[in-house]
Amino acid sequence: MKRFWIKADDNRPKRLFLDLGDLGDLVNPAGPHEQWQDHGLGLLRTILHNNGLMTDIASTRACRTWDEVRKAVRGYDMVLMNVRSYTYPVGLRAARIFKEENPNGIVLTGGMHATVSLDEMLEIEAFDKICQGPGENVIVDLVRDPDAFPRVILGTGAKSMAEWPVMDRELWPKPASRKLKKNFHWPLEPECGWGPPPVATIITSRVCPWQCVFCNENSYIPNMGRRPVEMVIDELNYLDRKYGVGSVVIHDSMFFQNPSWLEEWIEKYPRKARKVWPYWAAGRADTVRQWPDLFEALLKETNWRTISIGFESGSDRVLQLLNKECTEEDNYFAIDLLNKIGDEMEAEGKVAPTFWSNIMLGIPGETPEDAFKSMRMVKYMKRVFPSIAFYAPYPGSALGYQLIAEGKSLMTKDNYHRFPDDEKVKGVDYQFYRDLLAGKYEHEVNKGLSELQRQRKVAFAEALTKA
Ligand code: B12
Ligand code: SF4
Repeated sequence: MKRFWIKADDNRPKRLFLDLGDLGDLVNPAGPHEQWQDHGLGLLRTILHNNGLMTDIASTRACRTWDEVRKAVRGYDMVLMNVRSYTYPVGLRAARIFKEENPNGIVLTGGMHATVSLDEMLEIEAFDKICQGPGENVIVDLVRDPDAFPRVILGTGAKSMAEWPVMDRELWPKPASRKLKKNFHWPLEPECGWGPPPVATIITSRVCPWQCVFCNENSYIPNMGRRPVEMVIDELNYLDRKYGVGSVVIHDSMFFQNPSWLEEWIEKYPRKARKVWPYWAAGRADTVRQWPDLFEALLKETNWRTISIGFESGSDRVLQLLNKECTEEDNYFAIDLLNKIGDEMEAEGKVAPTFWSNIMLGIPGETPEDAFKSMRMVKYMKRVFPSIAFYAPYPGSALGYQLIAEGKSLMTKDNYHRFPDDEKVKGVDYQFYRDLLAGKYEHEVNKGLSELQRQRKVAFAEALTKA
């Protein structure tokens, strides 16, 4: 059936891009990370608008109830959604509501979940079109004439992120309460403790080449050239002129890769950026050990202030189970190096860089001694924001697929988006982990630590993050 696109009162079809996330996260969020904006949505809307295909924006995060979502989607011919596994339940419900409200309307979906869990989405009638993979080169044709496409579309991406237009951040949803608006700095983003506001989030690379079994995103995100250093700096300068930038969050899965790109960053960022804004970005312990001088130069010359490292575990047994390709020794090398550089910088009156240390607990096969070693490793760090999560078997990852196939995953389509202390895998003793985080095993954790390290109070339970 050919759809009827022309509206009586206006010549254009009414299109809505629906931003997905938990209800209320842009009204009264539970924490800072719920407020990050979606670069996929921002990029695709920018491309559409640059091509004259206008869309309105609504967000489930800006609604408090499903009734409000119902009102927000009412009267549209088309809705577009970026569906990730953790937003799948919300996307599913929103799509059904959209269909109830607009029986002739069309639902266009894409995003990570479409790529990694196609079967699940195919079962849902409300999803009219499902685009797998990158959408930047297909979105315009798809929105212009969806009927020309089959239900499942294989998206095509740019060869390099240099081809992406500068995203128009004013196309992002706005904070939806007076209280939140005050400190949000829209269309930049709010402070979350890593650097002064307003915060500019950017993405310079899309794929991490490693293959950790709980993640391995290079198995489902096609390779793509990194955004050139100059373009990144130009965009930050533009944002600073327009809105004023306080600090930067580089949302790359793996910032500390491609030494030649990083060398150019060291050379140009301090010279060409309007200000050497402090930033948050991610690395790996083994490459810190491989390129210590590069790491040190980034910290000292480019103001890499918060270093997110996926340590994941302090035990070689578990690191091997995860195919992390990092060892306990690599982890301790990176920690000693940052401890030393931090001391030096503080002695010079500068702000010392800090770890954002990602740790996973409850990995199938992990023993209590392995978990004590992870906690011990965190206490060994002098300056750290611990970010601890119970392992979550997401589809897309090798271990996730395996546990789902074995019927051991407790994450279902109704609860993909789990809360920090939820139970995610059958057979894992979560009570043990709750006790561990509550400090019940402090004696075991402290074994081998110096008196100073033992005294370090790490609020482990508060460090538990959504995963
Ligand atoms: C930045 C980021 C975050 C940020 C911000 C998230 C946000 N609000 O956008 C933060 C730090 C908050 C975050 C948190 C989490 N994240 Co995250 N995150 C990312 C990251 C690194 C980049 C996302 C991004 O912007 N990509 C760039 C844009 C352009 O790509 P995109 O959004 O996918 O959109 C493209 C396509 O999907 C497609 N597309 C999208 N929508 C549509 C719609 C239509 C109609 C069409 C045609 C096409 C299309 O076209 C776009 C352009 O190519 C990705 C990894 C990655 N490299 O993508 C992980 C990733 C999305 N996160 C993931 C996960 C698991 C999480 C967490 C659960 C914990 C964790 N392990 O990190 C939490 C949960 C957050 C929550 N619920 O509160 C997984 C999702 C796995 C899955 N199966 O869905 C990823 C893939 C990382 C991974 N390898 O595990 N994350
Ligand atoms: S966990 Fe980190 S290092 Fe491993 S594949 Fe994912 S992004 Fe890369």
